[in-house]
Amino acid sequence: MLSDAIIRELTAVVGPQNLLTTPEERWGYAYDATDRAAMPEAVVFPGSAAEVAAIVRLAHEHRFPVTPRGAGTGRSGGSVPIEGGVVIVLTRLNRIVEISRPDLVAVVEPGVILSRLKQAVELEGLYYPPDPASADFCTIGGNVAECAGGAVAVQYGVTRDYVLGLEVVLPTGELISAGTRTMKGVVGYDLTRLFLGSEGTLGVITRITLRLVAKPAARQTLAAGFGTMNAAAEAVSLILTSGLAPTALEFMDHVTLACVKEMLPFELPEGTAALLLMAVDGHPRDVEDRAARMARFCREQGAKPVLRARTGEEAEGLWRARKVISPALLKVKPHKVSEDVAVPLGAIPALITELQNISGRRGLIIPSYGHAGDGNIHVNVLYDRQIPGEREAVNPAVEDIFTIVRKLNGTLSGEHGIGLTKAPYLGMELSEAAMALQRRIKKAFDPHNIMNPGKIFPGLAQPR
Ligand code: LAC
Ligand code: ZN
Repeated sequence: MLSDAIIRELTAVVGPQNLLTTPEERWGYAYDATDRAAMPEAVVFPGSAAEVAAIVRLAHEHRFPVTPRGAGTGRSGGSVPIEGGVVIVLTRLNRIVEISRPDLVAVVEPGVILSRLKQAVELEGLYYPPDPASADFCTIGGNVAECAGGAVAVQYGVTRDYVLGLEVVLPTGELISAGTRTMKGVVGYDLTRLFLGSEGTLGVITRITLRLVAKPAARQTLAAGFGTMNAAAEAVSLILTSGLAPTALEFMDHVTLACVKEMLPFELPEGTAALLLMAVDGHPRDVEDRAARMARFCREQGAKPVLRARTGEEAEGLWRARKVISPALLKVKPHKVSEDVAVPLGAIPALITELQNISGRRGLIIPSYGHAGDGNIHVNVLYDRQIPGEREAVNPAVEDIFTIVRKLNGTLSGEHGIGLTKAPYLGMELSEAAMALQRRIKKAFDPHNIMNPGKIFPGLAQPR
């Protein structure tokens, strides 16, 4: 329990207008985009890195938990304050400090909404590629903390590949800088990378230096329908080895398609079992040539229809439909568990086949869609608590999925992180020695376990 004295000290740091204590107010910061929730005892909105450091110093001194949070769009419970304490909301740290065209660098505070950053960068004729489905609401700080991915990772990579340097408040309250503003840098251990995907367990990010690239001159978007899931899955592998160099290569199965079909700018014929959604970036002539060859290639693989977006609006419409899939799946069943497993590229057809087997065996609808071009598939286990047996079948189905993924040399999480939801399964991927080393790293940063406790490692978090 936070004492009145601590609340007074917190108030002195951020001011009474930037502190929430009533249950009604705190509830808004209890959950993220998963089905997990836990009430914080107080919520603070610091206005500077110095205020963040002062809050964390109090936590260090009085040993209360702090959980950093951006927009709460996370998909693994990373910002859910499972041990109570104080939620530090970083949305007031929302300045784009600098966009340097000559250096191809942006310096930003963690609370900047990703799409705002992307637009500001594009006004300078530059491009910040990572584009998770939540780009319009998520914050860049959360993207760094969870190492967000998204569709264009096939060509451009993920958040990790764009973070040059960070300013971080450590769990002791000290403020450090890690990394560089240069493209290269090998001065000591790569602490910047250690923070990438550390889910707020090693410190609070207060400033981010990002690498930018030149804005691609053109992009084309196309979609190809397939009669079977396996034909689509096989085509993914063939496209990736064809030299056509897709920027994005997304997959949607028939359940997914049914949920977003009104949003598509064209009608799909009955019997379309899967859709591939593709983008190519580059010089207009090159893009035209590659898109035409990609369309021909899909037709040769039996795709029908193969449609190229003729206008920017059509392309937009396709990507909008893609980005709403996750919530749209709740049309089928009221609850779902969303996974973000990734497998080596050659294993995608085997994964798709195995998922169909698990669905049959467990009697659950398990749609899959996602970033097939980098092997990162969103597997969704749908259920209805009112239907006897469904809820009970979910955890065994999730275990089946992880078992198959590990057998295929894949990973439990491609882009959403471990957080609370996957913590009980960490041992399926990390050996005992590797997990012990990770726990020692956590301890070296956070000796009193105050920084987002209960995350990543098995322990507190329970399977649902
Ligand atoms: C997506 C989110 C769930 O790709 O990662 O839709
Ligand atoms: Zn995704």
